[in-house]
This record gives sequence, C-alpha cells and structure tokens, in this order.
Amino acid sequence: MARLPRLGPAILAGHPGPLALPRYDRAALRPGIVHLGLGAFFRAHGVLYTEDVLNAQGVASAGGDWGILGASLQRPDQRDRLAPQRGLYTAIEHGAGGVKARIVGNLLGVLVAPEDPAALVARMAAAETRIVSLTVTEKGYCHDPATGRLRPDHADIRHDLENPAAPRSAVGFLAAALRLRWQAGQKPFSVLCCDNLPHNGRLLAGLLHDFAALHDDSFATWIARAVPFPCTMVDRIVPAQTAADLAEAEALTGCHDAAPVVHEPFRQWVIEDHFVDGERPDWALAGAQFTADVAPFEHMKLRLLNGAHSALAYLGYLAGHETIGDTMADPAFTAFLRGLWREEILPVLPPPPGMDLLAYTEALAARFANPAIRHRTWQIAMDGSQKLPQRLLGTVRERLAQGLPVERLALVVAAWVRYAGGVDERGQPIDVRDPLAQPLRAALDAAGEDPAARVRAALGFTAIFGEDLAADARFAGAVTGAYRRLLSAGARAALA
Ligand code: CS2
Repeated sequence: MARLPRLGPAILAGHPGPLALPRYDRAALRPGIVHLGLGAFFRAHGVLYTEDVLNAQGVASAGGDWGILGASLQRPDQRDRLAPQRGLYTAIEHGAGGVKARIVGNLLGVLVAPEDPAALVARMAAAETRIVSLTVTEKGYCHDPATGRLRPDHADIRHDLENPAAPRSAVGFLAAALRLRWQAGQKPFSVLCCDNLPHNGRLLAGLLHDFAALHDDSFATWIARAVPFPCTMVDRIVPAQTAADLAEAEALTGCHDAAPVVHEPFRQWVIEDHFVDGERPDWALAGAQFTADVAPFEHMKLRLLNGAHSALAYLGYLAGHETIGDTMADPAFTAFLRGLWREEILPVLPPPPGMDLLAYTEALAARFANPAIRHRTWQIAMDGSQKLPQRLLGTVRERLAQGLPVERLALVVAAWVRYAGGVDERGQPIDVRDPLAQPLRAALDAAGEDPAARVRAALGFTAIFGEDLAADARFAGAVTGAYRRLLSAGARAALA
C-alpha cells in the first residue's frame, strides 16, 4: 500500500471528500489562549467551540486573536504527534446520524513544559495571552479531594515552592506567570478551569491563593482581588485515541493523521461570564451558555453523568464489560442505572433553572449506549480516589443526613474497593491507575480477607471520604453488605 502523506497545511487548500475545513484565515491567527493539559477532551471540546466561533466570525472580527497554544505538563507525545502536522488534526463525530469529520485549525502549537518550563511561563505571562484554560484532570490540582485544599506536602507542590521559576504543577505554572504580570504592574489573564471538579474555578482560585500565600501575602491578595476564575461545566464524551481512530482518519482525509479525536455529537459548555475586561471568544455563537452561577449545572452533570459513569466503570469492569456501550447493552446494568438515578441521586438534586432532570437522564442513557463510542470502563475507572467525592459521595452525604437509604451508591463504592484491591472476579490482576493506588492496595492487603476489615481500611482514607463518612457506621454497614454480595454473587448478580 502506498504510504499516505502526513496531514498538514496542504489539506487546507481543499479536499474532495465530505470533510469540513477551517473557513478562516489560519495564517492570520495569533494565540490569545494558552491551554494547560492538552488531551483528547479539550481538542474535542474547547478547541472545537473556539473553531466554530472563528468559522462564524473570521479571525479579524472575532474580537481578538483566539488561536490556542497547547501545553503538555508531563509527556511530549501530543507535541510529537501534532508538530509535524502544524497543529492540524481530524475531529471525527460518531453519532446515530453516522460519521462527520472536520479538520481543526485553531491549535497553533504545543509546548512541552518539562523540556522548557521557563518558555511556558513566558508564553503565559506574555500580554497577548488573555486566557489560560486547563484540563489537567482531577489529580493535576495537587489538592485533597475531600476538602478541596492544596496539599503542601504534594511532591510537585514542594518542588514548585522551591523552584518557583521552573515549576511542574499547573498551580505552579499559573503562579509563576501571574507573578510576572503582577510584578510588571500588568493586568492578569483569566483562568478558565475546564476539569470535572466541584466549583472548579473557585476551587482553583483557592489553591492558587494558598500556594501564593506560602510565598508572599501581597501577591496572594492581588490574585484574590484581580484574577477571574470563572467556573465552568464541560461535557462531551471523548474516549482515548485508538488504532481504529487512526485508520478511520486516514480513510476520511487520505492523509496520515497521528492525532485524530473521536467524539460523540453532544456537547455542552456552561461558563460564568467573568473575564478580564470581558475579553473572551464569543463562545455563545457556538452554543456555549453564559450564566451567573454554574453550580446547579455542574452538580447535575457531575452527579448524573460522571457519577453514573464511575458506577458503570467499576461494576461493568468487574462484570467483564470492556466499554460503557457494552455495559449499557446489558439489561441488568441499565435497570441498575435507572434505579440509581431515580431512587438515589435525583431525589436530592435540585434541577438547574428550566431543566427536566428525568429527561436529562434519558438523554444520558442514549449517549452512554452509543455503540460507535468505545469508551473503556478501565479508562473511566482511573483515578477513582480523585473522582468519587464530587461524583458520588456528595449524594451519599446528603442522603445519610436525611436518613435515606444508600444501597445502590454503597454498591458502587464497594465495587471501587473491590477494583482497588487489584484482582478481578476471575482472579486476574487489574491495572489500577490512581495516585493513591499503592497506599490503598497496601491498606487492603494489610486488612486481610475479612470484608468488614477491607471496607474499613478503604473508608479510612479521609482524603477521599472526609472525617464524616470515614466514621459513619451506617455507610460502612451498607458498603460492607454490598462488598459481601460482590464477593459471593459477582458484580452482575449483585445489581439485582
Ligand atoms: C469520564 C469523563 O473519564 C471519566 O471519568 O467520566 O471524562 C466524561 O466522559 C466526561 O466528563 C463527559 O463530559
């Protein structure tokens, strides 16, 4: 087979197939946004919203130069894939209506932070940068997930406090760049957190304030006064890249694209409209929703979508299901999921203005069932220690406070304990990826075989469960009962 050319600017001149191309002058685009944590999600979400604004308005009239410069805080792979393509990549939508593909033009380059941290700090501090956005995943904030406070003992935070000009963490980079602006008497950039965390903007503002205060109180005060951290709710299902995606991108473009993203049709972005001098792309043109208070939307999404995702991930993985779609094709799981939503989550969840939450869950069920989106249960099961608090434990807390049962939620927590134990139902090892994987595994191993002891060991992680749930006998009893059922009957039968 002939070797295909590498995807690159040549494709912008035109393409014979049904492939959408940028409609604006890419050569005129300047980077007004620096994005930390350039993974598949942001390339299928924030970059596409911005691309749609540029397509609708053109570069000059978009009210600023809203090209995006991405940064990887850990590995060079995204840069290595995207640099030979000058940042261009294929975004492929898989939905009931079939496949739609487009070439995305507004990612202008990728910096690799560990190779040259000072270069990233300088780029963020440059006056041209008006927004620094982030998707660094939950664990990237170096915080305590139960309290939302910075962990000064975190290895990256300790490093960044000692090496403020050459940081490693997202918080360290933000502090370094904002400090340069502050020292120069310039206005700050806006910080746009796009991770699935509760009150994500406010949480990050608190982390940055805590970090800065360890250095200099007047800098910390300036951050609190001058830097906007709008909260956001982001939503789109975007599985990690697979070999099949590469083959599909080749067939669609006639080029070798090393960095395609496959995503579902649905997307949502709710943003608090609080930016330095109001400067931001007009994302509403692309369907983003600006609001004064994101909290009800974020609650809805974290608890109904992400909570359900984690439930399907742990229980589905244990039952031998590879993807969320496969799990949803199993009627025992869809019945469980509906029960979880209707009986346990929805009764303690106030709807955002104008939203019908039952309809929202029905739409979610259809999105999860999309067979053309192969989202692995293993991928979602990752980093459970950082995800459970905002996805499930808030609901648990509110139900316990009202004296309501938590049977299904407890089963999910029990499945997470089982998963964290590192051995599946067929005795095979599980590749557990979680910043607390080792201490969790050690605590479970030390607890031995007794279900009550194992559950007690897991719930003893107050960074996850807080002091309150760690000490709650009703919760421990429910999780232990569920854990016993998982052991005796297996995950699938335990759903009944
Ligand atoms: C998922 C999310 O990986 C996970 O934990 O629950 O990435 C989810 O797909 C997105 O939040 C959907 O918006």
